Amino acid sequence: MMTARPLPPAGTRLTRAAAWVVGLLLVFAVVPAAVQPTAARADNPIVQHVYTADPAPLVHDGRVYLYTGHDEDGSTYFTMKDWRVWSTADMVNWTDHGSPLSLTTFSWASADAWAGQTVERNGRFYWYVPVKNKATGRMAIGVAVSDSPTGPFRDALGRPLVENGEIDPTVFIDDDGQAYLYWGNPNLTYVRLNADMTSYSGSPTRIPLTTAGFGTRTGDPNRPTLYEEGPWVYKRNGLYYLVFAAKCCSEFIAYSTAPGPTGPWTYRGTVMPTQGSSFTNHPGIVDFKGSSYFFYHNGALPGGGGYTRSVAVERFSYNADGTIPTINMTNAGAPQAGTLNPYVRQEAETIAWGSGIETEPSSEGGMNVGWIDNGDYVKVKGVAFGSGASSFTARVASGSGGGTVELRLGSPSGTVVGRCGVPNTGGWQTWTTVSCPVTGATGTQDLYLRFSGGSGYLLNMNWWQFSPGATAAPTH
Ligand code: FUB
Repeated sequence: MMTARPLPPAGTRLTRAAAWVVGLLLVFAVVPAAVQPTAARADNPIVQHVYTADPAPLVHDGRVYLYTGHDEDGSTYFTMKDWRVWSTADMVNWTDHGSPLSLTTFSWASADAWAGQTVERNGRFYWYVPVKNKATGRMAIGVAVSDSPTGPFRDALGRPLVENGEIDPTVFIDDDGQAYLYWGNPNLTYVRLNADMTSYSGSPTRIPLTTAGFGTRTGDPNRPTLYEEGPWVYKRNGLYYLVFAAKCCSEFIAYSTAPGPTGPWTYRGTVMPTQGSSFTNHPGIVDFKGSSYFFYHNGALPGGGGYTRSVAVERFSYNADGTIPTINMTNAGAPQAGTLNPYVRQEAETIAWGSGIETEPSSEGGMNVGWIDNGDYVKVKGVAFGSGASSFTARVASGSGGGTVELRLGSPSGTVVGRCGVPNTGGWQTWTTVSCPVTGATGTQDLYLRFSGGSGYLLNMNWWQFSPGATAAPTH
């Protein structure tokens, strides 16, 4: 049975050629010659099938969860309706968790799903976001809550938590348990959150925007300091850091430090210069598996720009005195932290680089990869085959004539170690399991799931897994 398939969801539909162009553009546009990666193996931006913006990373239970905004295709403003969640165990293969929070979650919100942050407290996850309050027409801060880092999230209050017409909340919980909510553009305000994380004590308080605290801006008498928006507050070795989008426009990323969570702040300089064809930028910093990571956004994907942005990440090391080095955008991104185990079930939507594919909610839960045309592929980086794989199994569906999943190593045209046929299954969400033999997949390799077949959409994939050969599989 052949079932017609509607147009794919809004996405960037990167072609293979365009993907390589991205890598080359980034290399030549923003990376100093001395640190140009040798191979155009782009793993930045992190996500290729939708535009993402305003990164907010959270480390939880051995994974980095990344909360982002979502720029609509072809936007000519910050036209943003929902937020997205991604996660990784190795900083390069990112799992798409879809959109567990949108404007519709907040009955009182009308528009502008802008830059938020999620924090965990006592096993619950609180996602603070700026949205437009339909009753007042002003920007307000809402808070959503979930028992899981991937949602679903519900509106915790049914009304704004705070409202002063300003944006970009960040939340920091100090060692003594006191939580602080900071937000603002053009001002910078904080309030002490109660332990329930959905109410506060005392009044919202303005942080004095002094040039000593936030640097000197020239040319705008209304904005004498560099502070613009996007605060990100955290503590390291007893020192409080406030990283922010500076100047406008184009923005760069700067930071200040303080001996306490409410200041006094001292301006410390640039974290990331103005780069990357988006006039905004937005910081997020975490430590994970012994390294520090800086998340930001740019306009690096095809069709990308100030309103069609993409989140990227770099690994960095603090200087010995605790200062942050200058970090440049790269197309290579962060190195892989560990490897990926092919002998446990992996979601098809765990992707280091996707070309041509989209994702969608799966009838079996989570997401699946879909809207696959002939020649599209998914790269999975650093797959630890160890002494060898003997077979490949995948959960697939097809409402057309199906196609073939080619298992290639090293590149989309690399050595084929297996081919799995996918038949028509009776529908795009009618799932079946297919298997095929594998030979020659040993060691640690970049795996390319390359899809081939006739014209039109071929198949959907929900998950995959290899079986080891006669010898033992790696233990990680
Ligand atoms: O994404 C909309 C707005 O652009 C954010 O709230 C700002 O931080 C800037 O990135």
